[in-house]
Amino acid sequence: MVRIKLIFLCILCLDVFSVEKVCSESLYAGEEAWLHYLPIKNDTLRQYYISRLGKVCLAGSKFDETIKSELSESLSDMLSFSPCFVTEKAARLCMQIDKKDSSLGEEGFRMENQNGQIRISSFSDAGLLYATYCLIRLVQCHEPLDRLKIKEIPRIDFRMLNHWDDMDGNIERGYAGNSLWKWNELPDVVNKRCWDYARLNASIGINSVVLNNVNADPRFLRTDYLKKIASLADVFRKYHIRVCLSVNFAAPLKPSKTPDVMKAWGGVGSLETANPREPVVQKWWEEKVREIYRLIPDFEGFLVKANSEGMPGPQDYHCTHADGANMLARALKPYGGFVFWRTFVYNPDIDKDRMKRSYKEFYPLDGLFDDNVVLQTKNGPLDFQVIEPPQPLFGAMKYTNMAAELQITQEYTGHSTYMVYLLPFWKRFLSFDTFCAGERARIVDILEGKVYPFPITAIAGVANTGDSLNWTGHHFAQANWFAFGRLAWNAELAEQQITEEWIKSTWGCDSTVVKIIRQMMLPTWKSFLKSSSPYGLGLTVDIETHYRAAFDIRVHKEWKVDSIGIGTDRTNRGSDYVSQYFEPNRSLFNDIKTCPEDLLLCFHFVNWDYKLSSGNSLRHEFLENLKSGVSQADENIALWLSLSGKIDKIRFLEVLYSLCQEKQDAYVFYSEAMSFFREKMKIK
Ligand code: GCW
Repeated sequence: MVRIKLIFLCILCLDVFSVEKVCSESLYAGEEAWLHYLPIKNDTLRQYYISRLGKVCLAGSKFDETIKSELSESLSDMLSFSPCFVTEKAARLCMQIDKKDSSLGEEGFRMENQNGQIRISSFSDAGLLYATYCLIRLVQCHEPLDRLKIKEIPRIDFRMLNHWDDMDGNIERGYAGNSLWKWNELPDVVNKRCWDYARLNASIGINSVVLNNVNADPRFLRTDYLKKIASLADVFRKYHIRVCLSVNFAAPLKPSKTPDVMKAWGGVGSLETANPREPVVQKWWEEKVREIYRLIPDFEGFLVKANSEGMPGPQDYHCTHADGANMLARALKPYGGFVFWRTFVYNPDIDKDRMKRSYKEFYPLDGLFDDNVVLQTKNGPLDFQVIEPPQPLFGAMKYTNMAAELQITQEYTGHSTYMVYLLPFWKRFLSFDTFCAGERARIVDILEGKVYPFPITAIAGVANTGDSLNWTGHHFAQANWFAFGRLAWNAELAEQQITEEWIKSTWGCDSTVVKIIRQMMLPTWKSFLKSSSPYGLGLTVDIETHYRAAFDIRVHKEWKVDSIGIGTDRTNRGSDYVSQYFEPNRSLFNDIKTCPEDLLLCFHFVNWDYKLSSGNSLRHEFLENLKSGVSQADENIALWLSLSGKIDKIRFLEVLYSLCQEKQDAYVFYSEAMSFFREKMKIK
C-alpha cells in the first residue's frame, strides 16, 4: 500500500506532459542494481572509451556469447555506441586464452594496455568472463584505461550464496518479497529475473548458489523438482555459476517415519531408517546422487543443517557429524561433488553457555572428515548478531576444510528497513588474528588455505535477495550483496574501494552523490550496534521477528542486568568461553582492561560505575549510546534530502521512505531500551 502511495506521489512529481521526461530513467526503480549503465554525458570521456573499446576481438571461449552481450549492452547504454567484433589485428580490445599461463588458475585474468591495445588474457574461459565485468566496472566508475596492469586471481574457490527459500515461495528471514525461483513455472519457463540474478552474481565473482533453505524440505530431491533445478542450472552455467542443494538428512525416510519438524513437508524416501551406517541408506543416497548428476552434470553438492534447531541428523542414530557428512561425501565423490556441513548447533546438554557449544561438538572431530567435506561455520559463536567475537573454531580446526558463513540478509540488523552497511563488520571478522599458528593467522588467511593446507576453500553468504523489484527490499541493502561478493573474490580489497565501486555503479559518478552516500553508509553498522547491542551485550530482540526490542525475555537467559551492572561473565571466573581462543586472545578477552570495548559485555559482567576508555562511566555512555540509532536515521535523512534532484525520483522517494520508517522504529526501540535500562539502574 505504502509502495503504491509512493509510486503515485512520484508520478505526480513527474512532468507527465513532457514525453521526453517520462523516460526509463524517471521510472527507474533499482532493478538493474549495480549493473546500471548510466549514459556518460561528458563527450570527451565518451569518445575516449569508444576509441579504446569500440573494436573487440573475442577469444573463442565458451563464454563468448555472454561476454558479447554484456559488452554490447553495457557499452551501448553508457556510450551510445555498439562495439563491433573484429579480428585480433583490427581490435582495440583483445581477449585470449593463454594455456601457458597456468598461474592464473581456473578463474584469474590479466588485463593490460599494450601499446594502445587492451589485452585480456586468462588460462581458462571463466577468467575472461570475470575480466569483462571488471572492465565494465572500470567504465562505470569512469576510470582511465591507458595504464592498465591488472592481475586478479580469486583466492577462495567457492564463493557461495545460500538462499533460505522454501518450496512455497516464502523466504526464511527474507525481507525482499518472495523467492526468485518460481517453481510452478519451472522447468518450462526460467524468468528473466533469474538471468539477471546470474549476471549480477557473476559480475561480483559469486560462482555457486544454494537454492533452498537449510531447513530443507525433502521434496526438493524429487525427480520433478530436480528437473526444475536443472533448468536453473542451465542458465546459471552460462555465467560460471554452479548449483548446490540443501538436503534433509532424513530424506530417505518414509513419511510416516519422519520427525515432527518435517510433518508439514512431504517425503521422498521409503526407508525405515536414515542411519548413515546402514548400507541401504548409503545406497539410497548414491542412487539419488546418480540421478542428480544425470540431470546436472556440474552439480556442486549438498549443504546440510543437521541436529540443529530440530532438524534431523546422524546423532539421531548415535552417529557423529563426521559419520553423517562422510556418508554423503562418499556418494558425491565419484562425480566431484562436495558436502558443506554446517556447524550451527547449540544443544543445551553440551554446555550451559551457548557460545561454547558448537566448538565443543566439532573440535573433537577435527581430522575425521573426508576431503570433500567443508565445515560451514557462522562468523560468530551465537547467531549472526550485530556484533560477536569470531567463532573460535576458526584456527582450532587444523585438518578440516573450513568455510565462513556470513549473513547478508539483515535478520538481526534491521531487516530491509534499516540502512546497515555490513562491510566494516565483515572486514573486521576476516582480519581477526586467531594466533593459531603464531603471528598473522587471520581468519582470511585460514579461509584462503594459507595457514593449513585445506584442499577446498569456501565462503558463503546468506542471501538478501527476493522478487522485489530492487532485489533486496531496501535499495542500500544491494550494497551488502555487492560487498559480500567483492570480499569473497578478494578479502584484501579496501573498504573504500568496494564502497565507491558500488556507489558509482549504482548511483552514478557525481562527486557529491558519491561523497554523501559514502558518508551515509559507513557509520551505519556502528551506530546500529551501539543502540541495539551495546558493548556486545547480545540478543536484545524478540524471538519471532528478531527486530522488535524484547529485553525482558532475554535478561537472565542471555545476559544479566541489575542495579550493580550488566553483561555475561565468560572469563575464566565465569563460563570460561575465553579458553576456546588461542593466546594472546584468551588473555585479551579475559581481562576487562584489554577486552575490546565493543565486546565488553559479551565477556564480562561490568559494574555500571566502571570507567570506559573515554573516562565516562559505563552507565553514562550506555544510555547515551542508545540514542545512536535515532540520530543516525536523522543524519541520514538530512544527507539524503541534500541529494534531492540528483537522484532519480522513485529511488529517491523509496529511500526517503525507508529512512523515515527507520527513524520511527529506531525511536520505538530507543524508548523501550531507555525505560528498561533506567529501571534496572534504578534511575528515577
Ligand atoms: O538465526 C537462525 C534463524 C533461523 C535459521 C537458523 C540457521 C534457517 O533464526 O531462521 O534457520 O539461524 O542458520 O539455521
